Amino acid sequence: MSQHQYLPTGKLNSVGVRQLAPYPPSIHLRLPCGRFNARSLRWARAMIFAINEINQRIDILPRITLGYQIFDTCFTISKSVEGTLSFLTGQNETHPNFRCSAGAPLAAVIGAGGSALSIATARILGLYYFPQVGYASSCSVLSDKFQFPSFTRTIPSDIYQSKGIAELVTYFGWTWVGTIAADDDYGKYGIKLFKEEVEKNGVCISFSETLPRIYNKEAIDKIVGEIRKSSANIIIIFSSDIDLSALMDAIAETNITGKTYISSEAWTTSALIAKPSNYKFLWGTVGFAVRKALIPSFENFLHELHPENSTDDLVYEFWEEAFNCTWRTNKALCTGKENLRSIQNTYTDVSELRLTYSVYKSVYTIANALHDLDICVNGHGPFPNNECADVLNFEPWQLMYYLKNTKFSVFSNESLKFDEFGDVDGYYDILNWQWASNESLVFSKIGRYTATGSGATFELRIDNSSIIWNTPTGLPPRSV
Ligand code: TCR
Repeated sequence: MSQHQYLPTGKLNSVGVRQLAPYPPSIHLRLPCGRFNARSLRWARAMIFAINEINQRIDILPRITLGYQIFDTCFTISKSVEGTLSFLTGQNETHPNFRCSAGAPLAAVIGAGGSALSIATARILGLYYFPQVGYASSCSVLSDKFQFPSFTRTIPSDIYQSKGIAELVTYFGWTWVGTIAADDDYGKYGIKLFKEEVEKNGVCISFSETLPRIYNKEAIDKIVGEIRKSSANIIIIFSSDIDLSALMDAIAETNITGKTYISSEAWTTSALIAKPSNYKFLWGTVGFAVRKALIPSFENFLHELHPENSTDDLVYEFWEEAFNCTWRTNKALCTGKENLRSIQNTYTDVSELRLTYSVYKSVYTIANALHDLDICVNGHGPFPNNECADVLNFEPWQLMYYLKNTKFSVFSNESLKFDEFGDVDGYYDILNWQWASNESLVFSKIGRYTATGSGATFELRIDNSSIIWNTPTGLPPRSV
């Protein structure tokens, strides 16, 4: 999401939990966040949705109400660390939480988003053995429990994804490929592991490029040139959608076609990349995606978002983006009568709830661990003298014990448990970008990759006949 630096002139404050100030009274240097990200807002809403759901359930933590604080990391390391410290110290409390009123302890941190951010925050939280559950941070290094003792996650480690993509390349007999990585832990480790795997199978790397972290036309042009020059027709890209969009916009302006892109999970179903101006060269893309779910009632909950019943100025910013109006001047003024159901946007799109589902699972992971802690029977507990912990006053390591051992199922079809590294098994749908019409593209499932034990056992299944390749013959591209 992004940072908001203005006071919306609105009426939301009549029942507001807090008073909005014209400029946040803060000694911190507040940098603007960059572009508003509707997908992350959906993730944040999934977190709130799951917490509300658990608070209403009588079978999980019946006597406890969970509270929360959500921090905007702006996809930057410094903001992530700042948020972690404010949370731990309890300073700068600006969001609803019940800590003071209920006297309850802080339980856990969910997130951050990208691996680089989680790595930074996990180093701080690890000092206190403070539970942290990642929903998007997939970098393999986070499995290292010496470095990140209190980190667990509901997204599979990229060790599986890198090996899976390597298997896919081998499966189609491609021996000459190009790679592009984001300039962060996700991109660099993802590609490194991929290369180590394919090189064992005799695959050669035609070029290996790194995306610039901050927009830089020359660097982008150089990568475009590399793609054009290379005879490799298969290009593997490990990057978040945010870091990749500048390159894709640049390629859209060229006439480079005939390349097949293999996408990592972070951009496989991203609306930032899968947009009409990119279809002509990106259709045929094959990519990995994490498990998908339908979350009952979530769509309605998304639609309930409205400036009038929110105390968060971020919602005003979202409204401006969504309806192309403003609360600040007299031009195209937002009225509050705009209807979210009348538009289609990334925030309200529930067709591909994958990371959103991962967020949902991370909330459930913590709730289930807390529940297990709560139902412990004194004299039969896991701690010295068979004692239990007190759900209203426990130590981080006590919740960690339960977090590591928790096992539960979600929507009856997926059961979740964590291995000694805090990881879940590898499960990916393999999707193919297929034209539905000039205006739209579908992500069609063409296979599946499942793996356990760091990839020691795996299964790749592909339904060849369901793939639509972007080659003149319709046959799989050749890259030798
Ligand atoms: N793991 C990435 C971050 C990331 C992401 C995404 C960011 C993933 N999926 C989707 C934006 C949108 C997967 C990481 O850094 O670990």
